Amino acid sequence: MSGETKNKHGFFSRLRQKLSGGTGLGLSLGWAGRKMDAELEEELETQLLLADVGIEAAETIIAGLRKRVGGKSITDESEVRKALQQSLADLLRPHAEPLVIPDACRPFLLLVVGVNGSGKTTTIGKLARMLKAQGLSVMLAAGDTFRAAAIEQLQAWGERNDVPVVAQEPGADPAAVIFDAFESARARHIDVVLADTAGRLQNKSGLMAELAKVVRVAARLDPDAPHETMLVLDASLGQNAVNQAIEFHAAVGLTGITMTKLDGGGKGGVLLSIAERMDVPFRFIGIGEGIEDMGVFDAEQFAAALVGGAD
Ligand SMILES: Nc1nc2c(ncn2[C@@H]2O[C@H](COP(=O)(O)OP(=O)(O)O)[C@@H](O)[C@H]2O)c(=O)[nH]1
Ligand SMILES: [Mg+2]
Repeated sequence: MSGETKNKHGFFSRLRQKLSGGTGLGLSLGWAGRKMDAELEEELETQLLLADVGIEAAETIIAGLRKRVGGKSITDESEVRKALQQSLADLLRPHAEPLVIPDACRPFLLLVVGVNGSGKTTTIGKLARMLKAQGLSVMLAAGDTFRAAAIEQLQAWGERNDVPVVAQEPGADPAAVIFDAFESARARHIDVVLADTAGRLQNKSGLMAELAKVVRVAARLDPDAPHETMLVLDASLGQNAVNQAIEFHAAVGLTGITMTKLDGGGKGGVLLSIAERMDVPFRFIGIGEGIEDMGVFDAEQFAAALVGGAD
């Protein structure tokens, strides 16, 4: 087994374990001996809603299941689980587009946005490690200038990963910090700039205006920058996470979403809801606070973890 394949399996088994202790969406329908009929569909829908899947995605998933096993008498529960897993994977697959950093975009500016506490700074720390392991040079930009502690937290991740951090004083203009970082990265031939931003301002329109300014200013250095505007979302927030995703997308135009805290007691159904409602790919998923607790989103693996049970 190649190193990469091995890591992929290692991450997947940890994801499975951490996603509500191996039960994923937590479906318990006592399938065996029943018929895949309207009554069973309704029970399934209720359980999907309780797992934060949302009504639209629940209906899509059930339609997929109906197509595969509708009307059948179920003797073997694993057969239905497999059909369900396929329906989930069908919904997720179009959203499984890994982050690509083309050679032509140098420096590649990756702007990380999201509300306070969602895991932005931690995700940057984990991502810096991953990118370095791929042989890319990385710089961090401390665009969350709201509190000194936020800048220090990013600097700590910089030290840990042995990558430079561009920062200014607390209260500085985030757009200016990110502009500086980008210029400096270009001068030093750095491949990727990971730019942190604040998630808390006095009001929501202030935050969105600040982010929009960062995007505008970045485009002055490179019309294609930011090359990625990635939302970091706390998966344990359930349907609130869906609303956040819709709001950020409307304000700054997301090109990717990373879900964090899939180890946080939620059931992971919120990804299905977002997949149904938005046309933005999932990049990474976080399953803990540690530097290695993040992996590339994989639709088949995630669907399997959601369904739970044995292979
Ligand atoms: N359990 C868990 N905690 C996480 C994950 N990602 C981040 N955190 C924690 O969430 C808290 C907020 O993270 P932080 O990166 O500071 O969020 P930010 O305000 O968006 O920058 C910290 O205590 C992190 O360690 C994750 O995937 N799982
Ligand atoms: Mg932060």
